[in-house]
Formats: sequence, structure tokens, C-alpha cells
Amino acid sequence: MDKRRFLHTALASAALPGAALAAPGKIPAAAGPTLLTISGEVAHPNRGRLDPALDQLMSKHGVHFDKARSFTYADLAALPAVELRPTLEYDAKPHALRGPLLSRLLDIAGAGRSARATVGLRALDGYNVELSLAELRRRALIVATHIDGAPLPLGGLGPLWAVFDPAMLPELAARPLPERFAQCPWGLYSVHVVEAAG
Ligand SMILES: Nc1nc2c(c(=O)[nH]1)N[C@H]1C(S)=C(S)[C@@H](COP(=O)(O)O)O[C@H]1N2
Ligand SMILES: [Mo]
Repeated sequence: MDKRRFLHTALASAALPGAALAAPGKIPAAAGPTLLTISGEVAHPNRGRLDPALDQLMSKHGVHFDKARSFTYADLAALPAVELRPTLEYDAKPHALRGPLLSRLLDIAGAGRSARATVGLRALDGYNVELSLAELRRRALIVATHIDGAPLPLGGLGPLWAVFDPAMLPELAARPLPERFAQCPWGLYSVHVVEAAG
């Protein structure tokens, strides 16, 4: 076998195992893609710094971090879920929304040690909401994965919706329906935690 032919064969036989190892993010394929990345002050990260080349959407939205904790749909579905029954401003009808508490996800990520930490909730369309950790806990904000028993679709309100029941909060329950969900970004994909200085 001439040298060139040998090299070709060697590369071809190496290609398959090489390709199998090259899975992005090192997450087993069966677990599906990451749906939510909790970044910033996280004590239990499972990934490193933002890669401006491959983390395109986060980079475009100005999210920067050295470490983060990522959650796949399977990770979220395995956690205890809370169910809310708010009347939605979109159709003025009651709906069942189900998913884990965001505070539970922050605990898993080891994020937000101080109640004064601020949390940025960012959606696929760039919509961003900032809340203190204390306020987020008070509102019992959930990361909804399901509406009326069905998974929230991408292109609709999903795949994740950071939502709470405004009827539970006196200051929001008094507002007209079209203004109650302003701090509930649908299409949530990034949560960034900044500890309060001092
Ligand atoms: N991802 C995302 N979530 C969002 C919004 C948005 O533009 N993008 N608008 C917010 C606002 S200001 C309100 S009042 C409600 C309804 O927004 P809409 O009337 O613009 O649909 O959803 C909230 N959640
Ligand atoms: Mo709004």
C-alpha cells in the first residue's frame, strides 16, 4: 500500500469512533439537547465558559459566563413538578401549567446564595426580565414544561415558560389581565445569576 493510500484508510477507519466522541456538549444523545442554562454565580457547574463561536444565541443576547449548569428536558422532567391554574392574558381562559420551581433549579446549580442576588430570565426572542432571588421565591416562579397536560411547543409558549400565578400576588391581581404576565418570559432558555456586591 502506498503512503497516501495507507493514510486514507487509517483516517477512514478512525472516522467512526471519532465522530461518536465528537457529540457537542458531551451530553448523551438520549438525554436530548440542553433547554436551560443557568449561568453566573453557580457553585455546581457542569460546563465551562461561554464559547462566543458556538454559543451563538447567548453570545448575541450579551450573556457572558465562566461556568454554568445546563438542564435537558429529561433533567427537568425528573424533578418534582408544581401545578398552577392561572387565567392567561392571551385567551382569558384558565389553564394548567406544570413544571419544577425555578428556586429548585437554582439550588441544584448552587446559585443565588444571597437573597439579594439578581436573576436575569432570558427568552429566545431576547426578552429579558430581572428579579431579585427573594422576589422570585415569593412569587413561586416555575419553569413550566406543560400546558393542560401537553408539552409546551417551541414556536408557542415553550419549550419552557418562566411563569407564576399573578392571582396569588395582590399587586398583580389588581392589574388588568393584559398586564399581569409582563414578567413571565415564554421561550425561556437562559437564567443568569449575579450575586449582590458587598
Ligand atoms: N419571550 C417573551 N415573553 C414575553 C413577552 C415577549 O415579548 N417575549 N412579552 C411580555 C409582556 S410585556 C406581556 S404583557 C405578556 C404578553 O405579551 P404580548 O402581549 O406582547 O404577547 O408576555 C410577556 N412575556
Ligand atoms: Mo406587556
